[in-house]
Amino acid sequence: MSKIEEVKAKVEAGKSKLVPGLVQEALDEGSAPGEILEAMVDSMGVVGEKFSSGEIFVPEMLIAAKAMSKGVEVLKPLMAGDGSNSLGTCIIGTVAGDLHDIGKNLVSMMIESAGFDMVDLGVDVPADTFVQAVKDNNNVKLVACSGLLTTTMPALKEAVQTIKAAYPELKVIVGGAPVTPEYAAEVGADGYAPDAGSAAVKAKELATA
Ligand code: B1M
Repeated sequence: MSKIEEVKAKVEAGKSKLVPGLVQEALDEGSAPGEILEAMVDSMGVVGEKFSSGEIFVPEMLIAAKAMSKGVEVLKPLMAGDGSNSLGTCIIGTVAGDLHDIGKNLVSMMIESAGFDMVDLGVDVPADTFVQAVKDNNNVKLVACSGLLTTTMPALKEAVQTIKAAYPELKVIVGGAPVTPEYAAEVGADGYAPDAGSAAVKAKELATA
């Protein structure tokens, strides 16, 4: 089994103590950070399928998520930006009622690497908290809202509309597995991205338009 396959298997099995070391070994063997990240994202897909089919339950999903987060910590210094060339501040969070943060963290990491200063509000963020964060921080150019559950799509809509009502000129980008470009447009977001890499490209495009 290659090191990357081992990383994938251990993330699926939720072995958070083993994953960081294996990620480092995969890097030492010459694997690219993006390739290792992709393998871990695939693992979460498998975990999701096993959850859907009733093979595993919430606790197993949670420990797999923790294992992936530990692996991402090793990759982060290799993928994040150095803080130079700031394009402004980006406020990011997962919307109210939603506790998923791996995708949001990856999006944050990639937008940071595109040249933004990030303010991460975490998960389960009410619409008003996004607005307050815009008030509390300097040079905010973008707000990024993540949502992973179909049940929290109304919270995503509320977040976008509350931010836009308070700051009509401020750019808002949305994304997450159930979000579509059509939904993003319907709720009044300025941008949508299907994954972390394209979120960074879109963020830069919106902030420099
Ligand atoms: Co949950 N969960 N979960 N879960 N979970 C999903 C999302 C699910 C698809 C699993 C399934 O049924 N197959 C399903 C949602 C179904 C739906 O609504 N359509 C689901 C469910 C049902 C639930 C609960 C309701 C389960 C329950 O309690 N019965 C519950 C809800 C809790 C809550 O939030 N209130 C729940 C709980 C959890 C855990 C807490 C156990 C854990 C999360 C831990 C954590 O995040 N720290 C968890 C996990 C791990 C998952 C899966 C397995 C993995 C999610 C993940 O991290 N994926 C997930 C199944 C799956 O995704 N296939 C599942 C990897 C990550 C890199 O991808 O987050 O999609 P993703 O992010 C991508 C893109 O979406 C995009 O870029 C990212 C990177 O490329 N993106 C953006 C994300 N945000 C973006 C923002 C942008 C742009 C792009 O711009 C701002």
